Amino acid sequence: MPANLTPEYLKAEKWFREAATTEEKILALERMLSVMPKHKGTDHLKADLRRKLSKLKETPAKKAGAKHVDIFHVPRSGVGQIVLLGTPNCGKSSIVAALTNAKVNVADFPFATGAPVPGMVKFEDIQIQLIDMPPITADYSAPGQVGTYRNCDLIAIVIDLSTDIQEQLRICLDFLESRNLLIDAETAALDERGNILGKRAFCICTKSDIAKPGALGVLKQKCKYPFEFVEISNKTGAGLEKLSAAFFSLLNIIRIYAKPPGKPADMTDPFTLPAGATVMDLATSIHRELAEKLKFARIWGTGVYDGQNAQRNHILNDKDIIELHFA
Ligand SMILES: Nc1nc2c(ncn2[C@@H]2O[C@H](COP(=O)(O)OP(=O)(O)OP(=O)(O)O)[C@@H](O)[C@H]2O)c(=O)[nH]1
Ligand SMILES: [Mg+2]
Repeated sequence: MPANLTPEYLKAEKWFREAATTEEKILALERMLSVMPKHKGTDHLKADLRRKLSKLKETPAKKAGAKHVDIFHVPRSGVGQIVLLGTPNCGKSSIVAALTNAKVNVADFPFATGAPVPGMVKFEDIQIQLIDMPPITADYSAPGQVGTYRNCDLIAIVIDLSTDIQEQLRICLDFLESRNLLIDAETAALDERGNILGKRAFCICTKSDIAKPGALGVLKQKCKYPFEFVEISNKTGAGLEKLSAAFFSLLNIIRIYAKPPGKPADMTDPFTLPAGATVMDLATSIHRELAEKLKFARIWGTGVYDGQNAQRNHILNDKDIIELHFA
């Protein structure tokens, strides 16, 4: 009986073929199994994939000391990690050069960047990690490159407004969709092991100084995702401040300043927590065991009067100042 495989299945199969790591192969196989049509014609294939999957899951982790350096694994730093994605020459390295002190290679020829280069973007009193990446094309991405996107907090799709925007968007979305890297109703529920695979993403539109008239409007219209679009020019600097602010707001985090009782708050080094975090979440992030002894908190900030008492489940706002009282 013919298997009648669906486009979703074929996409997942492509993801599997291109996967460079065991982890990525397992994800792709799980996806293939979950989207495979269920009928007699796929029984053999299903059994075969299940065998492959359990074999991969049994593969021992690389021995300690074995010399394998994954250049696409970038250790986290700062309050969040944002990774750039785009086709050759779209201006990725120029963004990192403009906003950070990292040494990147800006050049007017394609594939000037060959490995991830992290830099730190200063936004008000926090530092956000921004990673320059090698480009992708319709048929090529570096083996293992997907790993950097898999581990980040936010993906920034970079589109050059002076050239073919639809083609760039298609290449970037194909790359992300075929590896289940974008959040949508299906992806959020995908992983059997409880990991949400999808990442949030947005668009940085570069070269506004030489953009084709109306290019940004066309891009917004053609894009089926409700992304935010930030228009910039690395040449004139237009939009770069707005871009740093967008990094912060899209990371969806809040800053909280801790105040020891009877003393002024330390306003230089905030704690950062996911938006929606509570007083208890803050206490836990400071000291897990001490958090159990939390009696109450006092808050100075948004939606409260100064020094108001707050319970453990009070939801915090960006820039709140908190005084924690323990039993
Ligand atoms: N006019 C103009 N030129 C830009 C802008 N951003 C980048 N460029 C130019 O575009 C070319 C490519 O810039 P890069 O930042 O190296 O592009 P990239 O995306 O890192 O390229 P790859 O590393 O090959 O993927 C360089 O000549 C830059 O000077 C911009 O906003 N406006
Ligand atoms: Mg580059």
